[in-house]
Amino acid sequence: MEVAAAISATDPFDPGYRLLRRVFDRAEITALAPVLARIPSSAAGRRWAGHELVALLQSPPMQPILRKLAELLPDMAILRAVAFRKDADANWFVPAHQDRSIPVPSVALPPGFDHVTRKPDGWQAEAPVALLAKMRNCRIFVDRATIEDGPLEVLPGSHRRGRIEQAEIPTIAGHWVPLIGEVGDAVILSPLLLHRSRRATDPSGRRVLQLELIPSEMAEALGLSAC
Ligand SMILES: O=C(O)CCC(=O)C(=O)O
Repeated sequence: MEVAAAISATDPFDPGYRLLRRVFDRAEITALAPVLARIPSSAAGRRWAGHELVALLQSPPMQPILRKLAELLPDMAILRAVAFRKDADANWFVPAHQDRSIPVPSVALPPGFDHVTRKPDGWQAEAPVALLAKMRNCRIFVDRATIEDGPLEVLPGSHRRGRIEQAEIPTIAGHWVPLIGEVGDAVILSPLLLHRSRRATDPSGRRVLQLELIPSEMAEALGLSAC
C-alpha cells in the first residue's frame, strides 16, 4: 500500500489528466484559424475521422502542432480530431460522461468492441476498457477559457474505476475541477476520466481542438484507421 502510494505520488498522470501551460505559442494557434473556421456556426463542434482526418493532419497549420504532440505523446497515432466552440449561439452543456466510443472502419468490430453506431463521419463503437486506459485525448486551448466560459470539468481519479454506468455517476463522490487555461495551454486526459461541461455564464466563444490518440502498435494490431 505504501509502495502504491509512493508510485502514484511520482506519477504526474495519476489524477487522469495533466494540464500543461504554454505548450503551443500564439503563432501556432493563430495559424489554426482555417481549421477552426470549419466549425458550423450554430453547432458545438466538428469532427474529423478517416480520410478527412488524413487531410487535416497533412495540412500545413497542423505540422508544428503534430511535432510537439509527438514529443508529448510518443508512439501514438491520432484516431480522431474534434473542434469545439462554446459561444452565445451554441452555449451547450454536457452531462458527466466518459469518452468510450472511437471510430472503427466498419461494423465488423475488433474483439472486445460493442455498441456500434453510425455517425455522419463513419462508424464508431465502444472500445474495451483495457484499450481506453492506454488512449489519451489532448485538448488544445485555442482561446482562453475562464470559469464564465463553461470550461471542461473533470473528476480526478475517476478513470481508475474503469467503465462507469451512467446511473452510477451521481453516486460518485469527489471534487470536480474546472480546467481553465490560456491560449496555447493543453490538457492530456484519459478518455475514461469523467468529464462534463456547464453552460457559459458569460461566453467569450472559447474554442478547443481535441486530438484523440491511441498507441500506434494497438491501432495497427486492431486494424483501426489511424494516421
Ligand atoms: O469541451 C467541452 O466542454 C466538452 C467536450 C466534451 O464533452 C468531450 O470532450 O467529450
